[in-house]
Amino acid sequence: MDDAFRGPRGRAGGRAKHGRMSDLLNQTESGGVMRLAFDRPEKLNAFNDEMTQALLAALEAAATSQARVIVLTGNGRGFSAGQDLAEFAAARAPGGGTRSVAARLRAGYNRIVLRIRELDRPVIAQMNGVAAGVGLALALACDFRIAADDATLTLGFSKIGLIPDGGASLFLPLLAGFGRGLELAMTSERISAAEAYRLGLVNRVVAAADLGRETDAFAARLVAMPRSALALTKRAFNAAIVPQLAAWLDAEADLQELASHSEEHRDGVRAFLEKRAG
Ligand code: T3D
Repeated sequence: MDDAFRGPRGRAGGRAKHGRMSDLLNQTESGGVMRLAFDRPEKLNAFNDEMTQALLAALEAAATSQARVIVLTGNGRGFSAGQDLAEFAAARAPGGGTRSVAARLRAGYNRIVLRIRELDRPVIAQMNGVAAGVGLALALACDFRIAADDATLTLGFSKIGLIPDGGASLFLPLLAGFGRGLELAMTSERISAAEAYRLGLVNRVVAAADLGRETDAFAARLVAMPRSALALTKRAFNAAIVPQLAAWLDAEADLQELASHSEEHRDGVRAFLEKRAG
């Protein structure tokens, strides 16, 4: 068994705590539940480097915190629209000084996905709005997904000449099945929360107005369960279903590197930024 799947044991926290590790990630904790809220609402919580590193740091800190359940959500009308394409394009422009796409993935999203799976406590994606690109990938890597009835989901990668990354090429077919997963990956169709539920991509759909309450109630049920049983159950599911996750994320990053060299990719990003995307 991978050592990374063995985490420290803690007790549920009682008093509410609030923190801002970054202006782009709000952290609160109460009743044994840590809530991490992406906070770039004007960009639908697209991930720039600061938000990516803030999330990684928060998840790393969560491993030794008293929180027994972690909730990821977004402020505003988006869960997350994935990689910030403006920052991405700027970093890769001549003089932008960026590393390769594969190196970026290994330093950021892949570590986040591994951290979500390695945490010895449940991680819930509270999907308050649109989830796209790696924003959706991170939700799929969580243990549970609870979606507002007005949330929508789209892979989006194929529109900009990329492949699903952040583990989506693994978790998408795992949850939705090979055929439907591949269809969503290739077409980038934007689906409703109800359709996502039908496909098994989300655990439950609730009225948007009740999303926070419903997530809190579900999280409280988990907090009340024996901690070690949940930790070992998660470890068992990881070992049974995604035992080669780290190796697969690495391979996925190499495929994304290949995709990122195409003219179609450059055109796709340009079209989005110039608001010509369909
Ligand atoms: O090395 C690496 O990091 C590679 C990794 C890549 C991982 C990825 O995630 S690639 C995929 C990136 N994401 C996308 O391609 C999705 C792009 N966004 C969209 O397709 C649409 O915005 C949505 C379907 C998510 C939502 O559409 P809609 O009509 O509800 O909202 P909107 O008007 O398009 O967006 C609202 C604002 O957010 C808008 O800004 P503005 O014009 O009001 O100033 C829009 O530009 C901005 N926004 C949305 N998504 C992104 C974004 N800005 C930067 N990057 C985004 N991904």
